[in-house]
Amino acid sequence: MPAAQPRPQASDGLKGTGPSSFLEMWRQLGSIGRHPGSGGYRRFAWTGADADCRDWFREQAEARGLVLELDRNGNQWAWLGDPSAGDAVVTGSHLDSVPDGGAFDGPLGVVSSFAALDELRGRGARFTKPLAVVNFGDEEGARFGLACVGSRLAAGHLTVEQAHRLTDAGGITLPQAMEAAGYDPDTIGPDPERLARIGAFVELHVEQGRALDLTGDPVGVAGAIWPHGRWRFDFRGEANHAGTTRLADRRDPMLSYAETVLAARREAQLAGAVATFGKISVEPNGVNAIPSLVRGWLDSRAADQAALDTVVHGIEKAAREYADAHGVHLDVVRESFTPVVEFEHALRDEIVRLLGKEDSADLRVPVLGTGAGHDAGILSASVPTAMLFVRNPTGVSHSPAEHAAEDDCVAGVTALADVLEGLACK
Ligand code: HGY
Ligand code: MN
Ligand code: MN
Repeated sequence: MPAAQPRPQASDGLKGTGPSSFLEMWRQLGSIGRHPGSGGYRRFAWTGADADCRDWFREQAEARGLVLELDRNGNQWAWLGDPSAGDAVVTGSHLDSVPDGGAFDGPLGVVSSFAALDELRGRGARFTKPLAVVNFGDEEGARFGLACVGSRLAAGHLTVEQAHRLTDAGGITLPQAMEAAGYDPDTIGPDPERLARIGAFVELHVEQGRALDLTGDPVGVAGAIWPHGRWRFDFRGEANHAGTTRLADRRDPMLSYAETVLAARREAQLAGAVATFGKISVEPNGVNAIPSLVRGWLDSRAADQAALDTVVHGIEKAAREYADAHGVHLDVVRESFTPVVEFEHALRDEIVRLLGKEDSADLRVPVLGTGAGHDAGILSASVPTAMLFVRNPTGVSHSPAEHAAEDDCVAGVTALADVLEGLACK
């Protein structure tokens, strides 16, 4: 059994009027792309595990009589009602993961969306607007380095040329990977007509932090997403023999890299921000060889753009000084960037009102900021978007230890059902 399984906790909504309850969906999905050694998930874009997740999504849609649509960018949409009627209420999230990611980041939103639809059907809700559950492709950017590729393409924040240039560690381009997975890469591009049909997109997501654990609430509403980005630092030195090259004769890029990692922590601390070098590649990567090239990827995030700029500029400045001191050449490339997102207040406040109704669970609903990026953030410039967060008692995410208690998953499904009912059913 995958780690962090919510155990059965009866609730009308989860008994499931649909073909499979929350727990059954969770179990089915939980076996896909999970590494037996680490217990983490390795569901990368356009791989076999991604295909299996897509098959699972299709089965859930078909089993509920929803019309499955694959858009020009490979995102999956499961429709109830006629999307051309417009003003659709859309929910869902992503199914891909970071390397050795947890079970909840992404899948909790998709499973909860199908379960919330089942709950609304169980309530006899009458839909007056089209409703869709969406699975956005390649949200984590684990394979090609850019976050939220599916939603960025749809929103026109990523050009076709830029997308076609995305390349994985093995030199496979995004078009080649899509083609190998049976998708036509020549169809990708902005999808304004599709987004124009959406009146509201509400994404439920496990919280990636401990705010709800500290407030004691099972569910919260997103207020804003910090600006954040990814920068690649290429330190080029001189390959040489680890055993015979005098220290004074070395141009060792690993030293510059190591000093830059420490500088990143210092700069982030000073600015009240975060900075992480979590990924590195070394050439030739031999124990007895001084590297010729050390590539480090920086992820940095801050509450506002000025602070983020200060941190990244400070890190780059320090890195250049270290590189110069060691006779190392440095290139810095920004690979991914998402500006600050302030979720639309009208939709946010409507959701807070809907969740505060006296006849629903007496949820006090805190409004939270987050440093985590989401498809809802990418779409927020094109579509009224909102997010619900489900409590994560440890706050741990992007790790096999990621967890949410089943009571909180139930509260999340009920809250999402309340919101969807308030937005799509009159
Ligand atoms: O990196 C993020 O914030 C998200 O998990 N893609
Ligand atoms: Mn994530
Ligand atoms: Mn996510």
